[in-house]
Amino acid sequence: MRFAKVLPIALAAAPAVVSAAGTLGFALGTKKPDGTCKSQSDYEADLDVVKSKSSIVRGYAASDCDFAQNILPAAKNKDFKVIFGIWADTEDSYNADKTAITKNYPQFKDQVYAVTVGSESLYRGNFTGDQLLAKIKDVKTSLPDVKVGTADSWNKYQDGTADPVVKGSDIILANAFSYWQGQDIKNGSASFFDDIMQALGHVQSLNKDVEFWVGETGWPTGGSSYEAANPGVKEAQQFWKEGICGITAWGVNTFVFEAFDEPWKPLSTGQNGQAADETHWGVWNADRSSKYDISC
Ligand SMILES: *[C@@H]1O[C@H](CO)[C@@H](O)[C@H](O)[C@H]1NC(C)=O
Ligand SMILES: CC(=O)N[C@H]1CO[C@H](CO)[C@@H](O)[C@@H]1O
Repeated sequence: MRFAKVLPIALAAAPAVVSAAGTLGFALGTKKPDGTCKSQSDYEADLDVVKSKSSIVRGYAASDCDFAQNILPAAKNKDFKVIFGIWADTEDSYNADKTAITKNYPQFKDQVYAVTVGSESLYRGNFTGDQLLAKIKDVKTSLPDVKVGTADSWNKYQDGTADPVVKGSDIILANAFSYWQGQDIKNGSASFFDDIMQALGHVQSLNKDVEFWVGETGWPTGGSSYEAANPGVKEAQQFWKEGICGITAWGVNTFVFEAFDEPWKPLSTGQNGQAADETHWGVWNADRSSKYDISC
């Protein structure tokens, strides 16, 4: 087995994972390579590529570039489901994203899989668990038939910060990036498995019914190194085979960050506070051509 090396570490911490293979999904941006907003037909072209591996995508702020409005008809035509995000940090973004979803939901009920309120907002220290839970409950009141929860860094589930949220949510997404933790690719999948098993173990101890997904993981094919983590096509492919194929084979649902390169993007910040390039995280190039073998 390709990931035999990582099994002993992961097994040691492994909680009871379901036996069926996990579902694979992809994070999708709202902008074209030149930084302008995608239209319905751009999303249709995106989904035509993604459908070779998956039938679910997740986005971030639902009102950004009219994301909900533009992707939902595309998702319906291509038989995809979507998880929408609500950027909760400001009242304005919270209200705009919530409205974008509630307004479009009635015509596209079958396409809306879930809603996440906040994206790494606990990690940034923007809310306490109880404050975030209050917002999740508010969204649930508006969308009683939709699964509602949050997406945050794996360690905020493991360390108890998210406990109130875990207890009160339908769905939990945990992000884990060995690259942003400065790990050599040799330890990339072991570190990833360890992070996710710690988060999942704690989540399941609090709420056995909550649906769990890896919210974001992946490896960049270009850009700068981050401590011992080096980007590259070879490295990204290794992380795909060991980390992503490995964890879905274990039955954990996983969103890969991200479907397509986003050359317009500004720098992003990792665990040590240092910023680095975030434009080469696509499993596919910005022009939707393939980068490496993504069979499992
Ligand atoms: C490799 O990952 C494991 C699991 O997270 C961790 O305990 C260990 O410290 C990592 N090794 C290095 C060299 O960072
Ligand atoms: C307490 C805290 O960190 N608040 C931040 C929440 O998010 C907004 C927008 O990103 C920031 O401006 C606040 O500083």
